[in-house]
Amino acid sequence: MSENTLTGTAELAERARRALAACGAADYEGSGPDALPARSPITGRTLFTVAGGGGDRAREAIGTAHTAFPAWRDTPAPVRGALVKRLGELLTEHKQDLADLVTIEAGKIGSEALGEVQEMIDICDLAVGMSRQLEGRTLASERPGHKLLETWHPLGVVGVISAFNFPVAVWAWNTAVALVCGDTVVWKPSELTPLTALASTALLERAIADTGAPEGVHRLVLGGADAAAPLVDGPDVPLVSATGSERMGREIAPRIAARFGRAILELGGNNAAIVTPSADLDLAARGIVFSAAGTAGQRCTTMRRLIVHEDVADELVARLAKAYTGLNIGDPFSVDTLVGPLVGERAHAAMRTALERAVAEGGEVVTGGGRRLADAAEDAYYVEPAIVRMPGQTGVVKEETFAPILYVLTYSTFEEALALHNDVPQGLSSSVFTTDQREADRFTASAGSDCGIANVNIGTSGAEIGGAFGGEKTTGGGRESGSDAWRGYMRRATNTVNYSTELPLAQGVNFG
Ligand code: UN1
Repeated sequence: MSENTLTGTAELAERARRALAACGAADYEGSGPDALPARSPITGRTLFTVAGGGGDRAREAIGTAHTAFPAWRDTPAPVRGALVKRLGELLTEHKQDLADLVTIEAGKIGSEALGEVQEMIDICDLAVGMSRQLEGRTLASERPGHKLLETWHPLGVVGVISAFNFPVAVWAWNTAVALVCGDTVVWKPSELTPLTALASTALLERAIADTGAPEGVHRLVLGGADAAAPLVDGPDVPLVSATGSERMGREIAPRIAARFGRAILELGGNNAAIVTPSADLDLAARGIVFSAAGTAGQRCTTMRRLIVHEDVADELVARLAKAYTGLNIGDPFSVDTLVGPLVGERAHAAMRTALERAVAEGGEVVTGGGRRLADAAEDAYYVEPAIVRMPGQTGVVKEETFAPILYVLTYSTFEEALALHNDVPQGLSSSVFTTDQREADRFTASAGSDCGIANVNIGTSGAEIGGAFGGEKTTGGGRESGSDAWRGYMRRATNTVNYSTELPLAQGVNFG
């Protein structure tokens, strides 16, 4: 790619303003101590500054959402679904505008940015269906003339804290579901992505006006840790759904627990694929390249470890190295680009440090790791995705580095592969490439992968919204998105109803 093809900062600012205006966002620019720079990793430069918030704004937002809650709680769930349906329509109408903002702020290539917005539309569809299916059970009572029911009720204000890498899809997973569940929402997005947040919020505000929902069902708070603190510390926020680093999770989880709040945590991943000797190597290579190098290694589901049988390791690594050399790295607005920029300098420094540590721990860099386009934009960080062969699962391999580094380990028995696979602190996503059904079934059985997501013959990233999304161990244990993850956004009540004229006590107790 020629170094002149990066979209310029002025043009990025112009495109951002256009997309924001199309989505209905207005009066967002600001200055002063709380202002946030809206920056693009494409050039690494600030486009303009937007008005921020801080703790007071967040407390005010929680107050508004708390006040709006009773009316929303009492709105029938299918009527709540109508709001989410309208949001889905507006997202469809403004798919390209929002995708442009995702590219500008998160550096995602066009098709991944559109895919992220599609994920928002999909969760709206699912949530609309859910709004007529928030079902409880009827259970058998041990007493004659009695029935035992389970009912589900809205919780209150849900605090959503989201990360830069999926600046809007993760908000939508949480918000579409929380809204049909009868909760109100206060959103604190990453301070790196205020523009996508402003545009999505403007669309939701339009949907609220169009459907006559209470105005305060959603509030956006821009800012840093200050703005997040009132969500974390409550008290009027019964649930916090937070996506981000393990460090962030360790900081907020004890504070939420200390006030007996609930948390849905979606933290780091250190996702691996096992490739067995029977694998279709062509398919495996394609799956691995997308999961390891796609999104410049900045998905929580990015593949970071490859555990490959010693008989096929050389061949697979050679294929991967060849595929990596053909990856176009550069401006994510260019249709040929497959790998856009890292989000910023810190991500680049973390990648450099990890590669140095890997080499010190006996690793051999097979390909990649270099910086590109520094001459064209000194504040932007474009990198070549790296593949590093490691002598074993050393310290650096057990850590999540949010950059495109794929560590390759080899194994000789499937037991050994499984042991290596599970011997990391994180437990988000995983996959096995095999055509041996026994291996596939062992991988997805209880003694197999210990992750929340365990795939067969596809990579670790790119999950559909229909399933519950989340992981175990230091990933935090939360589940979002599809299946019955909605239950996490509601409270359960058990109701025993006596429709007889007697009063039998449970467990045969006699009292007088
Ligand atoms: C994330 O990186 O925080 O499975 C979410 C995937 C996407 C979601 C990733 N659907 O890769």
